[in-house]
Amino acid sequence: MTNNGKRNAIMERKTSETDIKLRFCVDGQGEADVDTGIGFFDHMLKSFAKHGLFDLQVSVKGDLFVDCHHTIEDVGIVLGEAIKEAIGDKKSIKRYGSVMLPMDETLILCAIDLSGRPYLVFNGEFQASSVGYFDTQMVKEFFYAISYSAGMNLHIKQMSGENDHHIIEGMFKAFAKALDEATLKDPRIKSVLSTKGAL
Ligand SMILES: [Mn+2]
Repeated sequence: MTNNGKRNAIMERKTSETDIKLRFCVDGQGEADVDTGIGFFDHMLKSFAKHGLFDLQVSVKGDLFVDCHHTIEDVGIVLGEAIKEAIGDKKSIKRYGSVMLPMDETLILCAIDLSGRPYLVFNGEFQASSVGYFDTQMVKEFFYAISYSAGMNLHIKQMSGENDHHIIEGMFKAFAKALDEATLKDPRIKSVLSTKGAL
């Protein structure tokens, strides 16, 4: 869906576990309005929008009385679907994006191929079981959900890092920067960047 020539998507998904409304614009300015009920997750999604120069609105009513699992995983599913819908036919986009992102003692590698084939390679180690009300086990689950619902080959590798807040935030920022690059349009690319002619 396009709005003033900008690539965006509006999604709604309701199950017995979560009720999610999400709006995503690839060609944004980093503006975010996020309320998932999990403070640290809101902080991460705002960082993702800011550093990817995406616009993102997320509103979630999740079963947080159970735990954070369904809320985080389902936002990953819906954000991945929104990314897929917003980039559409992938015409003229760079397809690949990568970054080595530092955050104090932490260094995160992220590389993306918007190939249409889902695959996640995730390498990260956390000291604590949670940051705020965000379980550190859910970081991999979130990116796994995105890679599958967006049809994206996604590598996230922790090169160094000790502080869990830094490591997770570094991952979200690195993902944002790599996705921004992969979704950028290059005027030299006349159709899609594949010898097969489709992505
Ligand atoms: Mn922070």
